[in-house]
Amino acid sequence: MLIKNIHIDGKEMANDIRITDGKFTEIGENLNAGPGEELVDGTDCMLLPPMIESHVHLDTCLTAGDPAWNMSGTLFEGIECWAKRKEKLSKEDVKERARRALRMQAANGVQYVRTHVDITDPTLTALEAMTELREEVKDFMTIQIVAFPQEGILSYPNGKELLVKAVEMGADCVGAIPHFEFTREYGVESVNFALELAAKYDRLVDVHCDEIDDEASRGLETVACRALELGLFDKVTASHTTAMHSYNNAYVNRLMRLLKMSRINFVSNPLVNTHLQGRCDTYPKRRGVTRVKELLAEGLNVSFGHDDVFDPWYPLGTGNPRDVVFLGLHVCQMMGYEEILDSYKLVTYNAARTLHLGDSYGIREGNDADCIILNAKNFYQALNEKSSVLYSYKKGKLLYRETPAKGELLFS
Ligand code: 17E
Ligand code: FE2
Repeated sequence: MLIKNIHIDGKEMANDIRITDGKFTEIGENLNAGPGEELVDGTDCMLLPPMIESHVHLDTCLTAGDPAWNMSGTLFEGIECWAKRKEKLSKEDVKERARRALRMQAANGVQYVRTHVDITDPTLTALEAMTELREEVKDFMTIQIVAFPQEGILSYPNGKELLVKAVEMGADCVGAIPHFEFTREYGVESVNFALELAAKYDRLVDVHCDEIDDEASRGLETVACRALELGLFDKVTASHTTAMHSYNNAYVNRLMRLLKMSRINFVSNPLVNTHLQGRCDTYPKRRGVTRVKELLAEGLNVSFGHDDVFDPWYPLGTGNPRDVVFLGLHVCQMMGYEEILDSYKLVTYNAARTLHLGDSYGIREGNDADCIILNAKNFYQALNEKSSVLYSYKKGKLLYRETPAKGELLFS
């Protein structure tokens, strides 16, 4: 197959790219189609590697309002609502909802998903369902599972044992939630436990870290310190880190040195945290999104996640990473023209680093032909015109296609 005249990674100059036997085999100018070779016209379109959803909760998705709506809009009421819904989980319930959400994501060009799965459940129903689903969907979606202790590791009965069991059942990453533990001391101990477990079992780490507007919430320094001392480095990710929005600048200045030494990744979830945070404020109300611009400027790796699709924490969502970037750029004030052009990296290349996909991810000769074609020649246009994914290919096989809608003004 030959894709003609397409803007690879949104580059100004268009190129041709050939796919043979499921791999990218040639990138160049004026490539000629061989006899019978399928041709795709990429004029005014961009070619990107697949979208990556680096932070979502698939076990909770599509449950908003069941059995109760989150009326305060806080993280903590969300956790209460979910605790009630959790009582009636079955494997089929989890799989059926997660399948629907995965199909929504696939229709938005997503081919990789890191999902947090609540393991504070003595039956580990959701985790078992998700490990089975990971296998079931692998031809169209690569799933990474985080064993996520929603109600705490030390503050939930047998939390440590459940976390170990979840890792032994095949979770890819170990989670923690230090700001939800009963005490600061438990928070520190829970992070130590999670990172030591990951080191022992050779797993990645993704901590729900300081998702609170409390400027004294300092889980991040412990996560970064242990990542450094245990030699885990970029195997570790700190998600949310919304308290960093409220830290004083002198403290951030000191913290930044450790963050850089630790080389940990960050995931920010601007759709969900602009809505969940600032709920105890009157006016002015804090945005509650971590310091994305400043972290990127210091060379740290940051990606954006959707976090939720229609669940106790977020009543909206189509699973489209483009929507997350759209809002994130506003909230983080990353509206310079170059920043907008480059912002696709927040849901592609940067997320690939967090998921440890290595060099096999990306548009390069010799790589598997995993890619999407967006109906825009660069990401500025894609964001501004809400352009859709026209094609999504995995190993050269077409997974999704869309015909663009066409509107007409009927007056002169
Ligand atoms: N659980 C949590 O602790 N934080 C969140 N943002 C979500 C679930 C969605
Ligand atoms: Fe989350």
